[in-house]
Amino acid sequence: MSDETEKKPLSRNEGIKSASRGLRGGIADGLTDVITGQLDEDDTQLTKFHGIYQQDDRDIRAERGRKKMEKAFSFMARVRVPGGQMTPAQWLALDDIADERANGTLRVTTRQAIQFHGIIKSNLRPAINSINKSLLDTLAACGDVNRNVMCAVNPYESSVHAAALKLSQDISDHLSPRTTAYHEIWIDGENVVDTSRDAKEEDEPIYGKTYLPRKFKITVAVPPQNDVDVYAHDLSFVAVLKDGAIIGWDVLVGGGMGMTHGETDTFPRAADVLGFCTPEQAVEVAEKVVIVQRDFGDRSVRKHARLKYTIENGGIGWFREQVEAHLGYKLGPVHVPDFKSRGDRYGWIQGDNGLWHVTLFLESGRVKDWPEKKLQTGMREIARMLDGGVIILTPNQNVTIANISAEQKPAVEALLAEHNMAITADSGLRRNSMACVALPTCGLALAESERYMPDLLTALEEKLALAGLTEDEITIRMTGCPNGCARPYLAEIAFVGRGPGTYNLYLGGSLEGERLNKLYRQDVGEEAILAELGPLLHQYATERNTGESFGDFVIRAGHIAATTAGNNFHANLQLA
Ligand code: SRM
Ligand code: SF4
Repeated sequence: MSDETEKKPLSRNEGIKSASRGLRGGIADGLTDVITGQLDEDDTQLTKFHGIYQQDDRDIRAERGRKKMEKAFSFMARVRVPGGQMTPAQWLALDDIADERANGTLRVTTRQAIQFHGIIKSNLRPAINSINKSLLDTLAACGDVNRNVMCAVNPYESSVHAAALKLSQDISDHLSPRTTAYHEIWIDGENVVDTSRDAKEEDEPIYGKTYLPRKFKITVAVPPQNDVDVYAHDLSFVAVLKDGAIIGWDVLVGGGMGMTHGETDTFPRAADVLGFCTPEQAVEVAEKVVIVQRDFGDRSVRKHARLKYTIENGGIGWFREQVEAHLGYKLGPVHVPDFKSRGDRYGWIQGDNGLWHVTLFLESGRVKDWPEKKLQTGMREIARMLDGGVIILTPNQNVTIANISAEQKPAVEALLAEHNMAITADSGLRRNSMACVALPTCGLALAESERYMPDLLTALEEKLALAGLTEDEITIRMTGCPNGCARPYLAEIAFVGRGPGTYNLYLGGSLEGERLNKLYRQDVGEEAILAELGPLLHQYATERNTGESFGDFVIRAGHIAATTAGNNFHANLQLA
């Protein structure tokens, strides 16, 4: 590993972090400034560590600009929910906050968290305060730290799931920032906020004063289910099972999705295999991986600062040596994970603990009362009625209501029917779809995603019906820009926004999420998308081998060049 990065000037964010007095900056003062709806620019970098993004309503940005008005600023707050698990009481608390302090909707994210949009500045502190009262928080849901730790959703295998969930929660606790700035600013209230320049700074034993070079993402998976998409993240733990129990974890490192159009030194990357660890070693392994990235990640160029680039530069062998040197022992040989699917298991299932679980389809994770189905009201009434039980946000932007007793099951069924809350979607394609938020809130969106994907799916469902593929499982994902928030580069079909109404079309990911896809067509709008995919779906229906997935078929049929092995990120940068 060269010391090249040490010689380059540090990025601006490094200065903001080190001068922030433990992530305090001037946030507390900025919140009391009633002249403007925004915060100081440097402070908007720091609020990310508190799970808060400053945004503006892009639907009315141009109009307000013409009228010389300030942008319609508001804030997005992301609630950290390790493993996606919350109690019905917590759901109800968040539901209230959505109505009282945000835009009246809840958004289940691709990392099993909840986002609120449209919180105006004066509502921010009360909103975060209420989240805290529900025993949840937004700390480290964004920023250059470990983010929400994801965990496989399989409550019907209760003991294995419990062990996986415990690991995700233990890692989340262990890697949480120690700063008390969060409590000072958002919880304790302005009277006790110490904004003086010599205010106390806490030690951050794992992160240090400047935290990580960039965001860091961890998942915990239980094969055969790859619902957390292990190849997309900085660090993943994959359960190794023997006789129905977890005997250890395969550790994967260096996955990531983000790239920038036209910048060939940025690319999506599928994770590498690091080694095997025992259950007792897992939290320590997570810490040491984070520490190596803390010390070797690029702190000069933020677009090059993720772990995937550290590993790409140094090589996985070098990276393993660094981690093992910190651990003081060697990791064991890995067992190749055998994944069979990534989708959620919709509908009712009885767990091995005798309790019932139901997984509901949410279109792009948005919980609100749609004209045809009253998702928000229905979820609220179910949460109110449940005695016990748990609500699990899935990595596919859906929700599982788990641990329902046999006595309460009929009442839940009745509420689902009353509010027309479809358990599943109209096609296998829609069941396996994800779309990122994009417009109008995301400042980086180049094209629509969440608001457009349902209509595109409806158009594609006509093609599926013609080809007799309505029930076939095919993964499809859309993002409004190349940052990859819906993990598009691991889908069989993906659309990545280029500009209003135009997308790059990617094909050839694997159904189980073990292979990156490749660019198939550039800058296509809906007409061209349907013209491309209609014949391909028809050909797939008539020429596929038994059990062959769409992603595998487009490669075998020669539409997409075959990947040799492992990462195929360079192929992403040119047409197949
Ligand atoms: Fe993301 C930035 C939304 C999962 C890669 N992401 C953003 C921001 C905050 C835009 C910004 O920086 O101003 C988006 C806010 C939109 C809005 O209005 O809400 C945003 N990301 C989301 C969510 C809500 C998408 C969704 O529809 O669910 C997901 C929230 C996850 C969570 O709960 O923590 C979300 N983002 C992801 C994922 C998928 C994942 O983590 O499993 C990725 C790809 C994996 C990865 O990190 O490599 C992802 N988001 C990015 C990137 C590119 C990072 C990179 O390495 O280049 C950005 C841009 C950045 O960080 O500069 C970004
Ligand atoms: Fe925004 Fe791009 Fe992420 Fe979509 S992929 S939410 S457009 S940053």
